[in-house]
Amino acid sequence: MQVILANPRGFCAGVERAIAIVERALEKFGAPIYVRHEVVHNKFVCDDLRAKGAVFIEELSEVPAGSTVIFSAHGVSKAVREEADSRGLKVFDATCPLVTKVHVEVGKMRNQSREVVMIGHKGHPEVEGTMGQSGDGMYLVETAEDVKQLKVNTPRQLSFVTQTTLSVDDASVVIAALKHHFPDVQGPKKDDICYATQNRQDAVKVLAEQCDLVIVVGSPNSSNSRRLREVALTRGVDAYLVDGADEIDPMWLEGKTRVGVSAGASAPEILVERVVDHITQLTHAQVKQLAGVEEGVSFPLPKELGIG
Ligand code: 0O3
Ligand code: SF4
Repeated sequence: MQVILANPRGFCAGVERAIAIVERALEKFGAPIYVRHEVVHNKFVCDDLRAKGAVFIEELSEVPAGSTVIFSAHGVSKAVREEADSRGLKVFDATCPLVTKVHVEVGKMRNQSREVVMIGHKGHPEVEGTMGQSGDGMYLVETAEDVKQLKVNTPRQLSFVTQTTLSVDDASVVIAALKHHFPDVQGPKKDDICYATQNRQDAVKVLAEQCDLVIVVGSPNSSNSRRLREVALTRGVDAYLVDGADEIDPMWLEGKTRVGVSAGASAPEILVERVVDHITQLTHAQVKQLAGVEEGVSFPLPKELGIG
């Protein structure tokens, strides 16, 4: 039996930065620090921050006057930003710069009176934040079928943006449908799927070719982690998403000889290590790492929380 690790896997630059913002704010201002929504969609990370004094809330009305609040990595709507302003809350913004880039793009398009179609998953906080960059002129689609049903006011003046963590392959189908139904639609060169999402999906494609089981470490509400499991499933390989080693059912390993392991962008490496240790204890498997692209991406902290 072999355990094969995908590369790259786990934390992306946006998640590293978001967690560091909460930790630095706790160090600098002391507990409690309020965080609007799970700063990243990972149970272990949020439990750890909660133990250090972070208080996760969904609505700003839950934040007492005069407190400090951090916006999660997924970003917020203009309305949420305005509410924080009007309540005089001290805000640190942990929105990933690659999500902010999409927000800026939406703003530019609306200023040019273009309507904007967003491709994303309904109800996801990133979608709520990006859709909420404009009070009107925005449409949300999830599938090519949604595109078929879509009616817009300005088909000649139409743009699209995407959620950053979509399945690259599914998104390309929806974009093709958009271009078919709205030939004048303009968008980014390809989509707004970020480097980390792209690289982790590519790595699971390579992994799935060599494995008969893939285990993805990530929480059930982590969109990018769920997409990684789907990538393996689409390639006909059994695949599971687990929050940690204790969720592994030994039955999954029966009759398998090569188990692939990856992790979503919000899942810490310590959980991957524990999963690998657990499998090797059960099976005496050998562990190997696949080669992968070096990412070398990092984003600076807000000035007030940076070093020095
Ligand atoms: O967007 P997703 O549910 O995948 O969020 P996670 O799991 O917190 O991962 C970080 C990604 C993100 C903040 C948006 O791109
Ligand atoms: Fe940013 Fe991409 Fe990470 Fe999301 S997955 S936080 S867009 S780097």
